[in-house]
Amino acid sequence: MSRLIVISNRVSAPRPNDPKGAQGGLSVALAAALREYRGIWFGWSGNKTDEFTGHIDFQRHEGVTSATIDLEEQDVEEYYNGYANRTLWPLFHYRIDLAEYDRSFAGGYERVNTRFAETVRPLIEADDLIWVHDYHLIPLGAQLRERGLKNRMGFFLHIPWPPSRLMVSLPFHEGLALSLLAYDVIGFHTEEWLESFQNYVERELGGHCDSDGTIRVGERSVHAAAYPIGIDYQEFQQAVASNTARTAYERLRKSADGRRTIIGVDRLDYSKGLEERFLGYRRFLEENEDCRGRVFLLQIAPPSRGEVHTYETIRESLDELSGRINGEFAEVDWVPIRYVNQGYAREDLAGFYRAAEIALITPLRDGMNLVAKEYVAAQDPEDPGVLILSRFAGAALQLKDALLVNPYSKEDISDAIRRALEMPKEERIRRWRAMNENVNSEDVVWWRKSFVDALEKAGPSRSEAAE
Ligand code: GDG
Repeated sequence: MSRLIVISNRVSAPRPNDPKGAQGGLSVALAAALREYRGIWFGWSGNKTDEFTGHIDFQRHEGVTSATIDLEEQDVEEYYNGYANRTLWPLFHYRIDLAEYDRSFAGGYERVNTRFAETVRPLIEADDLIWVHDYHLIPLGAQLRERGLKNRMGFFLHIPWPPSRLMVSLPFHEGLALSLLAYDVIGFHTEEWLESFQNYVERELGGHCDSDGTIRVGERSVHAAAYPIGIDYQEFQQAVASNTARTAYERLRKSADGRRTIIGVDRLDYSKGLEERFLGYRRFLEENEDCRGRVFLLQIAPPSRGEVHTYETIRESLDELSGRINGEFAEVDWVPIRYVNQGYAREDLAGFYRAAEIALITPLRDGMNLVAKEYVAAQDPEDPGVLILSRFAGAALQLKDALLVNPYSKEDISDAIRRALEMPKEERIRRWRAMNENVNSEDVVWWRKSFVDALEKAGPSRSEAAE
């Protein structure tokens, strides 16, 4: 069996009891996949160094070998805080108003991708399968090919691919998109992001997309398809059954004191639609006087990417908005929004999900959204809660039995909360069963298998082809 070499921006094997615990969905999902393979996970350590030397730090943790490098301050500023998080992240989440185009960011992005390529290249053996992750490393495949690598290589994008009309606002977008053709397989979470990519290839690159997923541009042909990511369902079941989760469940139920809990869990990010969510909840309180004092919104939002200015701004506006709503509606014995800016251990989250009668997950745009799937997996089958989910999350294409809402519409959010509160138990169970069936069967193992199978089938590696 070939080894699997996973390459992503950050390497952080999940630590289930890490109380800070704000791991992204990527880290949680990948560790589960890597444990099954005797492979290597290569990426940035998260640390800075005065001078980049290409030194690799190897570690083994819970069956996963990680190989990490440190980056220079300027690399982090231009590549990570700059091009990845201030240019590509907003653009790919349809926020061209927030996207910053700065030549130094683009230069840093190329430089770090080159550093990744040069450092990882000697670790790769002829038969290895290479799996590159996410928007930080789009040009890496082309950089590796330039260094003579002929192995099968796949790329998975964890965020949406934007519509062509937005994509063209990126300077030198063709170069970035063309570099994707160095891979053999390109994966997206949903058909929607895949279609946007295919449309871009046909409009902007003059390529051709076959119905079997083959994309041809000039001499080059690659396979592109949708592989929706799932959660580690078994692991999450164990988390739900843990003592820590039970304690967290009881803590929340006790403090709820008979009131119904609406939960939201999101990294503090503008793509997650937190302001719009608070405003939708405010509309619900306005329109449903009888519910005041009987429900509350628990919004857990651990800060992320503190060095990017936009994130300070969103934090300030949410502090202000939650304070205003609480000031407007609170009573001596009831606060409508519990807004918590800290992360919790995974098992605590599992207990909170189970204790909450409703989950309100309303991103404005989200590649997938794993919180929605975790909420489903954490429910009591005899008395499950209701999932309210944005129709603009990739997860909405699988979790069709959620109450799907337009996250920009206060009325939609307000109506869905009312409907969820009144939903009869039989309907809750029916909807939950259908969603749970999907979350359980299309889990992270299924996702990994689907992608790696496609990579293995992607034809002989170029080394074999050359022989
Ligand atoms: C990107 C894409 C795609 C959150 N707070 C805490 C905590 N979390 C965990 C959740 C979940 C993960 O972080 C968040 O995953 P999401 O999928 O919701 O969102 P992103 O971080 O934006 O992930 C997304 C994903 O990649 C995978 O491809 O689904 O669309 O944007 O697992 O539980 N975990 C802990 N404490 C917290 O306070 N332990």
